[in-house]
Amino acid sequence: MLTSTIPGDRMLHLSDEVGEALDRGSPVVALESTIISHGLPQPRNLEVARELEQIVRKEGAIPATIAVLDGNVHIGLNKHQLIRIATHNDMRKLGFRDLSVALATGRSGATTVSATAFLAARAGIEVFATGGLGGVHRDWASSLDESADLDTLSRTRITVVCAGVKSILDVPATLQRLESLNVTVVGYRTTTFPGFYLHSSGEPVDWSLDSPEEIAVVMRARDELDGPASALVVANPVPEDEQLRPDLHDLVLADALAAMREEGVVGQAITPFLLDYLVRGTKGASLEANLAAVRGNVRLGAQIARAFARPHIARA
Ligand code: PSU
Ligand code: MN
Repeated sequence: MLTSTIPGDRMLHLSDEVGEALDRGSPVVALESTIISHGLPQPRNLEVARELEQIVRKEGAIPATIAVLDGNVHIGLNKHQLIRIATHNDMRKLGFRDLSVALATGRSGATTVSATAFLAARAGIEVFATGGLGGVHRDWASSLDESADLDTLSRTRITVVCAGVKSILDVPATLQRLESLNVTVVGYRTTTFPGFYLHSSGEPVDWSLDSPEEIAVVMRARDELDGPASALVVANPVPEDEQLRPDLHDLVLADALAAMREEGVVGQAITPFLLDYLVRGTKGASLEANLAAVRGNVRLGAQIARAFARPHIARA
């Protein structure tokens, strides 16, 4: 697949398919690559990367998986590029702040929610689907660890479909930060905030919407309002019958947090460490719940992108 850049924009390499869809105003869904490279075990991660793209297509939208390869931003990956993300162990984890250095030094890496949201919006993509957002970590008072996802979402015009924030985090504190940062949060067919691996975190959400069309109407209202750019978070719970058993979740997570402290895991490595610990500690059950959540989010993301799309209006 050849790649083209937005005219006059040498930074973004759009696949032909994504470039054409954006030109036509057809629905496109951005997908992040960190979940593939750092969030899921090999070799399942490659199957999942392909499956997520298939789900988007089945719903009538075009998938745009985003990554940085050899110092170039790619929006829409071909099959070789997808394999590279899933199998090369030298992929870095790139948040927004890492992008300029990666581009300047010709490095390759997977993009987190913060980098993906920025790049998707930059390319004119309206909807982005992922697993669970990053947020405030449980030991925030001593570590000050808050994912840069939140800051980027507070200043990026994009709709993000997720299963809430990862339950390894301090969920109430993260919801408070989202409120302080003025990030719009709506529950999808739920009045409680989802708990990533769990159907519910037990925390309330202020708004609940029931269809992709209603979400598209909110996106249009946001655009007419024309306030400062910020994200619309659509929190879509994993179905109750596919969630991780809450008692098992709590038990293994407590072990994972203790192991993290013992092993002195810090910075960017924390989230992948905890996710991996949960997969092993639950004998794969957390992986199945994570995947069920991501699949649901990607499907809903495609439906929202379709409801919002205005085909045949070419990009200016
Ligand atoms: N959702 C998942 N699995 C993941 C992630 C999200 O289901 O691995 C990734 C996203 O890329 C998110 C990142 O941006 O974890 C958060 O990392 P940190 O806490 O270091 O900001
Ligand atoms: Mn962090």
